[in-house]
Amino acid sequence: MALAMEKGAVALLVVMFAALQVSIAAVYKVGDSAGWTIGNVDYKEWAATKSFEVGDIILFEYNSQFHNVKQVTHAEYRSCNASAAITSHTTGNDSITITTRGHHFFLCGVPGHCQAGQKVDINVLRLSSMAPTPAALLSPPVPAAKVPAPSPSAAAPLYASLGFLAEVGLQLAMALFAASVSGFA
Ligand SMILES: *[C@@H]1O[C@H](CO)[C@@H](O)[C@H](O)[C@H]1NC(C)=O
Ligand SMILES: *[C@@H]1O[C@H](CO)[C@@H](O)[C@H](O)[C@H]1NC(C)=O
Ligand SMILES: [Cu+2]
Repeated sequence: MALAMEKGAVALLVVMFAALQVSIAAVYKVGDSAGWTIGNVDYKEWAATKSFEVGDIILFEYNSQFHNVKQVTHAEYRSCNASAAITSHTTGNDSITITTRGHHFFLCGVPGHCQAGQKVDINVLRLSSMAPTPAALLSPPVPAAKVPAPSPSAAAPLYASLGFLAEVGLQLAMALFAASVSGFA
């Protein structure tokens, strides 16, 4: 059982590692050519067509005399409340690098603007699609029927131990080396 779990963990790490390697940070200018403004951009629609990833740069371009950018909580985003913003940006050309998955809520703190639609939710999906990787070739899936039910008492300490992590790291390095030697990577 331990071997099967380790193989699974190695496969997962290889997938994650490969996904990190191939993903290239994108720069998204909010509102495209219209920029960050009121009146003529549906930012919900704009965001819906993007697949944001960790590392991407969100660029807010606007006239700093009329607008600003504030990152807020979900509740504040819904109620257009900018009074306790997490971060505040005012240059008119603000690049914000997304470093975590999940939702990132931004609005303009000028009274009335958020209510008029100047708000955007940058959502980095927690389960983003991943490209095929050598992992599929290295570790064919184990038929479900042959995998014994995990026993929490045995599995939890195993995963928690540093020894296990070190072993996974070593196996990951070996797997990547094997993949590159055989021309998959
Ligand atoms: C706006 O948020 C602040 C901080 O969370 C809160 O104290 C205040 O009551 C809120 N204002 C409104 C109008 O909801
Ligand atoms: C905003 O900054 C980016 C680099 O971060 C630059 O390429 C762009 O020209 C700037 N735009 C304006 C209007 O200053
Ligand atoms: Cu504004």
